[in-house]
Amino acid sequence: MAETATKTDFDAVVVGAGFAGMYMLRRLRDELGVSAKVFEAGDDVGGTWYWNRYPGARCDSESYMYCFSFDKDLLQEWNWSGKYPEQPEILRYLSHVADRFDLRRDIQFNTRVTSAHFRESDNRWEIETDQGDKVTAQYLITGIGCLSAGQVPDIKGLDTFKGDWYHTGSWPHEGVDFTGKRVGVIGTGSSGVQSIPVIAQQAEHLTVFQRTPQFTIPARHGNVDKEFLDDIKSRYGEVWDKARKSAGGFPIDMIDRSALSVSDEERLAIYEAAWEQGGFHFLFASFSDIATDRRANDTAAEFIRGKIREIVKDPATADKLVPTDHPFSSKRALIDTNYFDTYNRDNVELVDIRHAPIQEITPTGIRTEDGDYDLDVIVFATGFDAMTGTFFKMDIRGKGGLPLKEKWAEGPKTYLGLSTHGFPNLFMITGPGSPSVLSNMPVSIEQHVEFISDFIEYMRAHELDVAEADADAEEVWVNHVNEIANMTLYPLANSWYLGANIPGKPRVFMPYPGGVGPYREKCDEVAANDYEGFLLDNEAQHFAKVPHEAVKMQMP
Ligand code: N01
Repeated sequence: MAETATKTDFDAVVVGAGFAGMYMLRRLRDELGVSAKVFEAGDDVGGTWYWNRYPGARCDSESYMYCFSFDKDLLQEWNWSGKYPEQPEILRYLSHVADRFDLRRDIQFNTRVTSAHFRESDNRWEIETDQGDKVTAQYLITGIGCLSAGQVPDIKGLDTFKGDWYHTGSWPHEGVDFTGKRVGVIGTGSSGVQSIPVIAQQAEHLTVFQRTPQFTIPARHGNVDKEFLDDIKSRYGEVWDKARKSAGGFPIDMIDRSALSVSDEERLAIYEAAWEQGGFHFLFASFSDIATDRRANDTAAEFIRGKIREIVKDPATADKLVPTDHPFSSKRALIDTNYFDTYNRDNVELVDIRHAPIQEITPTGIRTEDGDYDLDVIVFATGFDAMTGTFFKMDIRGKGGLPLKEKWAEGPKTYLGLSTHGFPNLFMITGPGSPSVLSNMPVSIEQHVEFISDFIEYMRAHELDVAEADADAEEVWVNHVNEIANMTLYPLANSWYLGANIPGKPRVFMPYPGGVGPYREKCDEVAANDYEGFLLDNEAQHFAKVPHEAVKMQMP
């Protein structure tokens, strides 16, 4: 039985046992020596990779960088089999990490945190779960992921459908056999683009319902090259260092070259080479202004459009697949294996629901404005209520009983994506306002976990009970995030980065687009300046009485 099963008061409670929660537990318990408990909704570790078991699920980050770097022996000993890590292998890896560091004994599985209220009388969080647990903690740390609240669109008639339906983000553990089935997939984001080619191979017939055509780059997936991996392992320290200082958390050499500075022939040759290499290299290692200059972006977009027309044999289908309404990479850049080729199969049909929207789901399938499509199975690859959805599933209340949902009613407001004013001692691993989803997640997760654990260590050393984001510092940060976002092409797409996929969600750019390197520098500077921008104290009511400048001046 877990050692913490009967204990109810902890130094820290962590929500979630994916990459973030697991490393947080390791740091808190084994390095800081504080008491910590993790609550996890699934019945094992894994987070995103526990839930997203759809066919073809794998990560777009190359495997040698999609792992923890905190333990050198672990890095050297683990061997990935594929260029990109597939979902079952990532889950095996995380299970191995849990065994290796004996993490499970402090994780309570099958348990969802339902509420967390800050108790001002003694600066503790009161936390409740759907299993009836009532515990308290000085620190509440969320490792809930950015894409964990699945969104099934509210389409009339779903409850009348006689077949089976699934969302990619909560896939049955036993898998789904599509043999002999007529399958409909709604959605062509990362999950759709990965699952469609695999489902097409098994299903009798596949109908893809596409609202927005997407740019996608070939992954060039394959077995991991042993020589390549041996070389990486021989200089892993330097490789991680480069990733930590980079824009996206990858050790890719950024090219300082405008797409508009070279001749048409040279540009084409560079795109061809990057297309052959595949993956994020196309975006990061071809030209430096694709994400920021519309004319540069157009050259990349036009190149990909040409590839789609080359690959897809039926011109009418190719026309439907060619994206025209947003710049390349203003929605999450997609990486695929045989996605466009799949539309050359006889058993695959593409339905454009931008022009003929879905009207309803009937007992036998999907009805669009153009007609009826008979289906045995519907797969919703329709994404997530990203970045804030999972926070709002919990009733989180800060000082004065203020619900987080209310504070963030017009969009999330944080200081560094780590903390939000009015919610003392609440730390968010990869929260909104941090690079998170715009980066290779383990790099960002490790940086946040280390920042938080160093901060807790500092507080303990200085006998400080409470840390809270300063309202002014938060405002400055939120404005900074928006300012940078407005220098990019991101605002030109209706993406989940902006909450555009959820009806009624405020349109606010949520992640920090300034790059993991500059972001890390900012966090390091904050820490070096005695956690500048945070109010620190050992009296709960003190903040209300003393202006923040005065509080800051008291800091050692
Ligand atoms: O979700 P999405 P996802 N009617 O939101 C469509 C990460 N991830 O699960 O574009 C009809 O991207 C929607 O259409 P539109 C990654 O960060 C990573 O695929 O909004 N269609 C879109 O086509 C990724 O970005 C990996 O017009 C509707 C699709 O559904 C994020 O998770 C793998 C609709 C949703 O695309 C989310 O990806 C998987 C409606 N009502 C996921 N609502 C890897 O690393 C939505 N759509 C590989």
